Amino acid sequence: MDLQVYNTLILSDLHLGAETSHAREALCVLKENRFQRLILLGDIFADLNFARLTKEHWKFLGHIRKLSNPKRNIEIVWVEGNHDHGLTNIMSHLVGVRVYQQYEWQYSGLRHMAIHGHQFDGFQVSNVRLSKLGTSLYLKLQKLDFKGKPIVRLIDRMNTRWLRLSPKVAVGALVHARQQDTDRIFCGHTHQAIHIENDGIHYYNAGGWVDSRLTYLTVDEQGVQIHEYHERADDRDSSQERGETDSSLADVAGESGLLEDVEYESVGR
Ligand SMILES: [Mn+2]
Repeated sequence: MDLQVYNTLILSDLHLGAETSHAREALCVLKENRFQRLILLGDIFADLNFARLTKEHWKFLGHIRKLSNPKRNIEIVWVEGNHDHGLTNIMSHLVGVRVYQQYEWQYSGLRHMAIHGHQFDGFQVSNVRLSKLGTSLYLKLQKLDFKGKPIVRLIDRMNTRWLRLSPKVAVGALVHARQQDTDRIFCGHTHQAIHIENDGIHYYNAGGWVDSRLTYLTVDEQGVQIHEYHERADDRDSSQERGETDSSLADVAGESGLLEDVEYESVGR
């Protein structure tokens, strides 16, 4: 049990209601960590069809409701994503938390901002006034994300939309942070956990809970950390949920949030 109290714990893209949602594992993270603020950074629901929620999904929501009890003294922030858009009323009744489009806070003398990130996935580098920053950073990110990885060999077979999604959101968020005079900007949406620093501004993506890599972020005096969730032996009898066959493709696909077109469409971002 980690007794450290984080200033903030951030998780995004749980997609409750989707078969691939790792709600049970996400609940373990909330139980195994202590924090003063929890940010649910969007797409916590896959859609607003509650009939698809399983017992594990309801348990996660029940725990959020418990944490929102004022006696716990934990601030719970729900930032809307594109999948859980329109939740303001439902959420305040169901689990007793406030919903934001964009949430800002000060910590350690730095300005922090949490925004889901779908706002940036239509980001056009050519439309940015700061085109010098935008273009060079965009090219840099594309190399950074894919350089030296076997993934380039798969490009032709894959939907090209996702290929640009992660760098697009990163660049859009960094430009937004600069315009809003923010030091650290936190997003989800891409399902790819990453940290990028540009000119003193830090962009963090919390990743997601529907692929094989399950990630969350923490903020404390030491800074921001990207954590990958690994099941502890006592959390489950067997931690082997996935086969080992075809591991290279599976690893690459998992790491990048890479899915076949059909699955991409159904899971969404
Ligand atoms: Mn999203």
